[in-house]
Amino acid sequence: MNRRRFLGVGAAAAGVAACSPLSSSVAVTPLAVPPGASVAPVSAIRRLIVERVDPVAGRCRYVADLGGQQIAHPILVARRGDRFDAIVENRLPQPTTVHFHGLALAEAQDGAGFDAIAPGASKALRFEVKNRAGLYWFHPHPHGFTAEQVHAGLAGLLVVTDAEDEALDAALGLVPGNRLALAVADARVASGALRPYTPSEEDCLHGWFGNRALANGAIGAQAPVSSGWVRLQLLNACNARGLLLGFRDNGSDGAGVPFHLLGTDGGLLAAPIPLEQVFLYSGERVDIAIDVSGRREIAAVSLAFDPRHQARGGRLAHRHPARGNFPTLSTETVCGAGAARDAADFLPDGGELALFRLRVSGIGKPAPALPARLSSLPEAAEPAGATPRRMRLDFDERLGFLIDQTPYRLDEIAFSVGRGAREVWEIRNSPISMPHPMHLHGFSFRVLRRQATFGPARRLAIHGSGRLPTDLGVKDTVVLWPNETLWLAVDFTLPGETAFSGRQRYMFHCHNLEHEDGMMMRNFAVL
Ligand SMILES: [Cu+2]
Repeated sequence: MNRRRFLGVGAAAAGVAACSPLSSSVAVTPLAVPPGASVAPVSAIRRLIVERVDPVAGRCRYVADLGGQQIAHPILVARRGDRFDAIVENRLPQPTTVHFHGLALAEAQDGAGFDAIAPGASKALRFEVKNRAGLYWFHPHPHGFTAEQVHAGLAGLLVVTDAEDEALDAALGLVPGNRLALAVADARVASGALRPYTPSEEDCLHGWFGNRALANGAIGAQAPVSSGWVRLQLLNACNARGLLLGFRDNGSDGAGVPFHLLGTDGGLLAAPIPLEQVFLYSGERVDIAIDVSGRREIAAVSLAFDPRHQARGGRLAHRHPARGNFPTLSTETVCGAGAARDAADFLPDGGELALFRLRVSGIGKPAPALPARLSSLPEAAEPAGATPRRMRLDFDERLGFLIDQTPYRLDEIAFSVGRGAREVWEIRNSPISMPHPMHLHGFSFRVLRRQATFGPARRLAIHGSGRLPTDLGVKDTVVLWPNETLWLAVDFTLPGETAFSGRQRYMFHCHNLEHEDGMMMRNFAVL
C-alpha cells in the first residue's frame, strides 16, 4: 500500500474569514476525503456547477458534484492519466467557460472562449490529464468577462501527481498537513467587507490591484504545519498583481527564511534551487520546500519591489459588444465605468503585502537532506535550424496593450503552426510598457534566454542566459519585463492524436486579466 500522503487545502468560503484554517489532509492513494475537506478527485466529478453566491459583492464559486456529495470551492486532484468527464452547468447571469490552465487539451475542451456556455446552459467536458505532475488550475475564459469572473472567486486548483512527485514527498519525509496547495489572490477590502469589481480606466490600463491577499479565498489565512519540510504549491491567482514571494520568521524579528524552488508551472525541476525570493506573476505557479524546523511562525509575504509600470498617459475603457447583453455580477463592473480608486483599499503593484502564515508545532527529527535530483527533466534545448517566430508587445495610448499592434478578434487566426513542429518564439516587450505575464494555451514551453532585463528581475538572474530561477522549468506562463526580449522553445507535439484531429485553435495572451479582456490576445491554429 502506498503510504505517501497528499495534503490538500480547504478553500474557505468567499468573504472575510480571518484566521480560518487552511489545511485538511487526505491521502490520494487510496483516496479518502475526510468530512469538511474540499478535495475532489477529477475522476469522481459528475457535474461542475458555476454559480453566484453573493449578488451584492458579486462573489461566485465552483461546486463539484460527485454524485451525492457536493464540494464547494473544490481543489481537484488527479494522477497523471486520470480522466475528467463531467457536465459543466453555468448558473451565472453571464456566459462562461472552464479553461484548465496548463493542460494539453483539444480546442473543444480548452474553454478558451470560442464556444462560451450561455447563462443557464450546460456543456459536457471530457479529457484525459496528460501533463506532468504539478499545480494547474481552472478558471473562466469568456472574452470580455474573464477578469470580473476570476476576481469573483472562480479560480480553482488542480493538483496532478505521478511517481516522481510521490517519490519527492517520501524523500522530504512530509507529514500530514505539510503539503499545501494555495491560490493567492488580492481584493479590495474596506470596513471588513470585500468591495465589488468596479475598475476605473486606470485599473483597466494597469490592472486591478487590491489591498489584501486571499489564500484559497480566506483573508488573513494561516495553516498549522509540523516541524520538518513543508511543501507549498502556489498559484498567483491575482488579476494583475505581481508577487515577489518571500518568507519571514515571525519569532525571530522577521528575519528572512530561505527556501528551495522545486518546480514551476509544468512540474518539477531537474534539481532544487536555493532561494530567498522569487517572482510569481498572474497565472504562474511555483512548487517550493521550506524547512520550518526550529521556527514557530512563518509569514509568507510579497516583498516590496519596483513594478516597472513604464506606460504612462493612457486611458482605457474596455468596450465589448457582448457586455451590454448581460448583467454584471455585482454593481457597475464594466471597465471604465467604475469610480476613481479609493486610496484606502488600494495597494499599488509592487507594494509589500502579507499573504498567509504557517504556524509550526512540534519538535521533530531534523529534516532530511533534499534530494539532489527531483525529476528527469532535460535542459532546455534550441531546435536546430529553427527560424524564430517574432512577436512584439506594444503600448498604444488609445488602445492599450497589444500583441503586434493588433487588438483581439475572435474570428482571426494570427498564424498557423504545423502539428509536431518545434519552434523558437522571440518575443520583445516595449520599453514603455509594464510586465506582461504571457500565457500559451494547450502547450508548454521552455525559456532559452532573456536579454535587456532591467529593474528588480535583473539581479535575480542566475544563469548566463539571463534566465530567472523559474525559467529553468516547464512553463505555460512567463513574464516579460519592459524592454526585455525572450526566446522560448515551443513544442507543438500533440499527445493523443485522435482527440486532436483537424485544425485546432489556441490562444496566446497576457494573463494580466484586465489586459486580456482589453484585447491583448491572439489566436493561432495548429494544423
Ligand atoms: Cu499585460
